Amino acid sequence: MKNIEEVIGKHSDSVRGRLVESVAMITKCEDLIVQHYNENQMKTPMHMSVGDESCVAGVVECFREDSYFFGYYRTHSLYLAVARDPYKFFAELLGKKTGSNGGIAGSMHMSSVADGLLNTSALVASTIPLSLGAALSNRLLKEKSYSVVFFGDGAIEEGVFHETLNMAAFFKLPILFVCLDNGLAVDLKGEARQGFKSIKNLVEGYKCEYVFSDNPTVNEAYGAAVQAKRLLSECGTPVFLHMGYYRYLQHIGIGDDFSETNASTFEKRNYRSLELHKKYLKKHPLEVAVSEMVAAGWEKSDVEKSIDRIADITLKAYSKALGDQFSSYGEAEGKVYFD
Ligand SMILES: Cc1ncc(C[n+]2csc(CCOP(=O)(O)OP(=O)(O)O)c2C)c(N)n1
Ligand SMILES: [Mg+2]
Repeated sequence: MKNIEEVIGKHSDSVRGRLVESVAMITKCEDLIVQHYNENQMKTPMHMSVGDESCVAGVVECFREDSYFFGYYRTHSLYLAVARDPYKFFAELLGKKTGSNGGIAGSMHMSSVADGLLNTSALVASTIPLSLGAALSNRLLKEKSYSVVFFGDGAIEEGVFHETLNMAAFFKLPILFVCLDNGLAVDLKGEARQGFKSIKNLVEGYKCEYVFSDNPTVNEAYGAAVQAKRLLSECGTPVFLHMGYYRYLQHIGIGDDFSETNASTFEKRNYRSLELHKKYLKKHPLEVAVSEMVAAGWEKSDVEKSIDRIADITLKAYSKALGDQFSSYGEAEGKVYFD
């Protein structure tokens, strides 16, 4: 198996550029949500992506052309990496007709079928079996080559994860299982929930290849995805891409665990350490992505200019969406509510 660095060495500059742009777009959109959520215009409960930007942007860049994507309720980074449309993103969060899903999906159910993001859902693990259906349909209809499903570490404790992995391994389906592992389900750590020894052992009990990438930079995440893609085509088995990352904010909402003003009433406090938090504050994915660009020979001022341009686009998208028409009950009828 090739070392991830060898793969990264082959990146074209345009891939590097797109990777940093994706991370910047996600970061700037999340920043705007943090700034404006308390104005109560966005009524949807927020499960923020702050921390997983690099993982998601790297995987999407590698699989974008030939895959169907599925996500879970932490949809922001996946939607923005796949659809790259901050206007439809904010319109959706604001409940507007012009949103990605007509304003009825909100933060937890965003999709963009035209771009290949078929479904996301608030129910833990519920889109994992859908990725199996898409993979079977890909095989029969020869539409896309891969089915890629993102989920949190908590989803592994759900029965449907094992059933899907079993069938995917048995039928040799090209599914990429992407586990975004922040070590937490709400405020419970893995050791307080899991009866198995390790995710790696568990996955390797199936006929499934395993790739691990811990807190990757966006280029490392891309490299891990390239490696996973090669295994998918060479081994003829599903692949499990296990990515560790640090969740900066609380499980839900825009607050972190440490500043009094940000405290949510939903989560208990003191379940993780301030020291660790401070460590990660020094290596936010966007700052790390910029440093990587500079190390690769790009002018820092050029990179910063392109990030400023993205900040401007996202702010204009938010302002425009604010002025749009609200969605209506009729929009939901036949889509969310059925007789
Ligand atoms: C089937 C189901 N069971 C329980 C819940 C309640 N719930 C919401 S989020 C969550 C934790 C999931 O953690 P993880 O999968 O690791 O994702 P993360 O939030 O860490 O990204 C739980 C148990 C749910 N939404 N769906
Ligand atoms: Mg988790």
